[in-house]
Amino acid sequence: MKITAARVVVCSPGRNFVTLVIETDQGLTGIGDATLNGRELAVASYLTEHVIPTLIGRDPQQVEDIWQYLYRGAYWRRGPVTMSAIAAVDTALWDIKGKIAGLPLYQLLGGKSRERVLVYGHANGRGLEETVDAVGKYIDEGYKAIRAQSGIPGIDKAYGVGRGDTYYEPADASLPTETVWDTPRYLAFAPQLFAKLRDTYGEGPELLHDVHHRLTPNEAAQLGRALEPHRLFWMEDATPAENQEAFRHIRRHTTTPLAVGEVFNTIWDCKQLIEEQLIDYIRCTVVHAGGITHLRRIADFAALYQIRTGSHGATDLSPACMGAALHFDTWVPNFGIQEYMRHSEETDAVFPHDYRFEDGHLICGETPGHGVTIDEALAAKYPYDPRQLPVARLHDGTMWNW
Ligand code: EZ4
Ligand code: CO
Repeated sequence: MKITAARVVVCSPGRNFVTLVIETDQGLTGIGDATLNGRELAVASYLTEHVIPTLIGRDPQQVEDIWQYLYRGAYWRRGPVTMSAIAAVDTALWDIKGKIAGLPLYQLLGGKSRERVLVYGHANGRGLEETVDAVGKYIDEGYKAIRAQSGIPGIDKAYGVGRGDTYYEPADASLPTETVWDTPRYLAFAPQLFAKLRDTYGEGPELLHDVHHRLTPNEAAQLGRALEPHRLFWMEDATPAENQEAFRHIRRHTTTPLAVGEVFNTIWDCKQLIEEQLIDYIRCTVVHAGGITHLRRIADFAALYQIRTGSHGATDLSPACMGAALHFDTWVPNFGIQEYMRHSEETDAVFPHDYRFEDGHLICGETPGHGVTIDEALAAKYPYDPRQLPVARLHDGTMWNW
């Protein structure tokens, strides 16, 4: 079997997506997500200019060898652009392998470890009351786990607060929106929100929170302690993780579970976090961490230390990523939870898929491969729409972590 053609489809059915389509001489086609929010065309160009020419004529069944070829063979290893491009190829090849075998992807990985995948939804509001109400709506829709983000008095445009009530899309302008960050106000407010949520909804729902890299290690330790009485499922991205040692301090001072990894692209980004057991959940994804082939290595390594998966699943990860992720989640023994932000109707129409939501869980389908396709004719009706992620500054203008 041979790869005969591959192409990149960039479209914007409500938001931008980059999709790699690989064709074979047997008429089988596979797709993989290559979306890197705010940097879409860098990955598209990496694939079109540097990767696709090397794929033509290769046997698509050699998923591992092609992964190694693209990783080792690039010489310039790692980085989000490279690893998202490799992920797209890898996902498309696993999709093709499933179609050759006539099996859903989870079967190729080792079969089902569970019947359904626990997901968490995103509740947000402009202030405390609105956020508490938003969490209630998710509970009514059947969600067992909910991430709560709220506008904070005195902070304009806090992270995670959307405009509508179903989607949160941070990449909101062609040039980055400037937001202002105020740590003391946030630290005073966040525990009040979770106290109110437990007061209102009791111990039942799992509650999650994303700090989005805004705190120093010591501030994160303080917040983790303050949140302990409210029993969070996790506190996410409490501090930037380029320096993995930073998590030692947080870990030493709080038992609030820690989740990190949505911006990581290889196992090297989390090696120390995992082997020193500095986190509880690893959030790497299929699309940004080198595809199924590499994510499986990260998950197996994490399993040695009783660390579970909690893959990123915001709307900037396309349904092709979500489909692959759900097969991965259905198999992976050390599964924790899967993030799930619903896509717009336009996005769902461009990417027909067979996974479904039921009672707070997602269930992957039985279609051979990962079960997600792309309607290229429909995609062509939604041209690329340049958008970037916001930036954050302190009140005095100092650049901060968004
Ligand atoms: O801000 O995916 O946990 N979810 C997140 C996301 C990220 C976006 C960035 O593209 O932090 O909402
Ligand atoms: Co996050």
